[in-house]
Amino acid sequence: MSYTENKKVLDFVNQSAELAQPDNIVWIDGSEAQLAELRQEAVKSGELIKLNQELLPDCYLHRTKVNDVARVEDRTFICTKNKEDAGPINYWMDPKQAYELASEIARGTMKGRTMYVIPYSMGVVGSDFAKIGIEVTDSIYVVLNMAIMTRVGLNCLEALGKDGDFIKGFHAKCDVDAEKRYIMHFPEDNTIISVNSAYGGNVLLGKKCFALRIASYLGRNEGWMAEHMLILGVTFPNGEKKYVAAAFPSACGKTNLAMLIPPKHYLEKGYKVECVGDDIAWIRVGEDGRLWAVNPENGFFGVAPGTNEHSNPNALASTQKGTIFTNVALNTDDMTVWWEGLNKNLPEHAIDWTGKPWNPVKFDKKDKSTCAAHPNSRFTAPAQNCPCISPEFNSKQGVPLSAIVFGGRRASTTPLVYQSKDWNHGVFVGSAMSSETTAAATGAVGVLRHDPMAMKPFTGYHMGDYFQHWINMGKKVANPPKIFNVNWFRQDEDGNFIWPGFGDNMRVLEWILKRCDEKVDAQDTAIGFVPYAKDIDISELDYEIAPGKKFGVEDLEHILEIDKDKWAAEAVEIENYYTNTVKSRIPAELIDCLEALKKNTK
Ligand code: OXD
Ligand code: MN
Repeated sequence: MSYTENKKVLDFVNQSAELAQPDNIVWIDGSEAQLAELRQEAVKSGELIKLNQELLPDCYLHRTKVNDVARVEDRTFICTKNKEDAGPINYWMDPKQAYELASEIARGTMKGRTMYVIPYSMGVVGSDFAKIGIEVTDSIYVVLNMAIMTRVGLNCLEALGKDGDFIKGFHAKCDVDAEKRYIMHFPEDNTIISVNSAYGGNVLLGKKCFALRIASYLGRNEGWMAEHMLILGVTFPNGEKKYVAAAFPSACGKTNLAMLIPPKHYLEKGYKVECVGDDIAWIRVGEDGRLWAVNPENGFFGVAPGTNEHSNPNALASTQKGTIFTNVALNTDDMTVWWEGLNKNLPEHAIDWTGKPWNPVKFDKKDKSTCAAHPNSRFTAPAQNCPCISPEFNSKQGVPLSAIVFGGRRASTTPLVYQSKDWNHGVFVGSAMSSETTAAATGAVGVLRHDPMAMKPFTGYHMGDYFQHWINMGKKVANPPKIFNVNWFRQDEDGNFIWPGFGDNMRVLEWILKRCDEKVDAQDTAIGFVPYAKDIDISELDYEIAPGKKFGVEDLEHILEIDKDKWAAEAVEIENYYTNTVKSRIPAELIDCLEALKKNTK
């Protein structure tokens, strides 16, 4: 049975089937009945484990293969006709060679299996902001995750009509062979191919592949932006609302910031924070001369370890129904889930993320090999579960941005917060971002690397052109958001975090929003506008940096200091990055900012 007359859709599905040769083709209609059947089938085959339905209704656990637990940046390719268009940071493959290689790997790979056709929308179906994708896959896990993370259903085919265009996504699990794993993007053909993986970031093709890599390319051509950003709204005691978008690299706290609960005295005054999105923002120029952002996703694919009642109660609450957990531990006493940092009640009887019995006695939190959950274990939770989801979550036009915030994990050098001098300088600050690596991608953890705008792994074209696009966007808006940089991760000499983070980041957000309204002064420094310590509210802050070492105003002063020598070295580092890594197409406006930083730090 065919659900559409759109020939391009039918051709794509037929060609995919001819190649992969599935026994059956099933169109996903988005109905609860069909999804329920698929869940049942997955439980029967062992692909999903049904959790305690009283404590965690409609929740399931999935384990990936041990070789398939994170995004694989070195196997992720941008396949443009000209190598130069993918730029020097992306891995590139010639499109013809890539299609041939993918066909060779995928040929006949769905024999004896079912191919599911998922029509989905990134953004509210039918809105001006939304874009439609069709993903074919042989994985029920992918279908069920896509049904949480995106808006799936036949209404997406209706929105496409007879000849609408869409993003093609082909996914085949194959043998989950790490040596033959490829995540390929063809931005010139609106196509994505993913083979030999079943890990979310590599296979939920609406997310990183479409909503960032392909969309960033489309955005450059069409005059909008696809960014690795959370979006949050702050309501002030007088009822006024302001929106902030913030870019941090993977596993650096976007979900936590997006859902933060302000300290008690802010709540008592009437402040409220609401979450519009935790990972991706599509940003356009509004008719009113401001930038407007939507979250194209429909759920959260969050990092489980470290999520708890204190760090992010809203995220935890979001996972209590209709959630798929991946690579967390199973508590076999009550069929619930557990991960490091959830609570101090180590389960007595548990199965670890690899499927083996876990020994709580041997657990040493510093030794990852003794962990029950993988450090990049995840929850896929419906956004509507989130207690602080914004009423604007489903808004068709999105929300107007007052501020854009960049940030990374930096043990030293970068202060708690500073503001750029203007839009172009803000673009420079974003382009110069670096952060310590995390478990969200394969490779070493804790290594400082450049990650411009948190988009290093997600920009579908040349990084220099991407910087230029940012500069150009600034020229299109009469009232651009103000741009800031934050660093929640400053450490003392013993490696303890100096700033409390989490809900207390509200104190920094307040300063940021006051700056947007020019309600507070700042120090004009070599790197930008830095707060006076007196202007960051640290009242009722009860935080111990280490046992017996209480956070005080001198610690705040310390993490607001600008060390000129360190910044002189940072300027050299940025210059090296521009010259040796991005290499070409760096906008003149950014070179000017770099020269100014060098001069200011002499
Ligand atoms: C993510 C990531 O999953 O950035 O959001 O890796
Ligand atoms: Mn992300």
